[in-house]
Amino acid sequence: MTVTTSEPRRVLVLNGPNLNLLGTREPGIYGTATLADVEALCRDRAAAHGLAADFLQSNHEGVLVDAIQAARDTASGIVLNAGAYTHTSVAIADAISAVGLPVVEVHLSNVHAREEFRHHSFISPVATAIIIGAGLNGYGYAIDQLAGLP
Ligand code: CA2
Repeated sequence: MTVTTSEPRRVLVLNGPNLNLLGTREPGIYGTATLADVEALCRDRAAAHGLAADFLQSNHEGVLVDAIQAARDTASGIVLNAGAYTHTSVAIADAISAVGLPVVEVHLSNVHAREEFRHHSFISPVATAIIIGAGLNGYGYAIDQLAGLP
């Protein structure tokens, strides 16, 4: 008899600067859920699809770039809320292009209903899908989307 086991496919959920403050300020824009709530939702939704989730938040651009590069060896896709780096970071966009993994870009708020400088994203042209303004649910939809990809 041969018994084989397989590791679950993994998704990386990556959050950028200041998202560690979720639930502590600006509830009118970002809601009352905390980053721990986002993590719990992501882990539950991933598990429902038979996936495992890795979860990281950083306030540092280079840490986010390193995490995207490392995901090439560990993950089948990335859920990315790059926070304000969305609007500034060529380095994060280049890392996404370099690893070639599907990336679902998520924003809690509807950035198009906010200041002009939030209307441009360096991530969107290299993202597989974009979910904007759905609040916490957006992370769940992003994992659903990744789960449906081959
Ligand atoms: O809507 C989103 O998810 C954003 O990515 C959030 C970023 C913002 O710079 C983007 O334009 C849109 C900011 C995250 C800051 O989160 C906070 C949460 C609570 C209190 C203060 C900041």
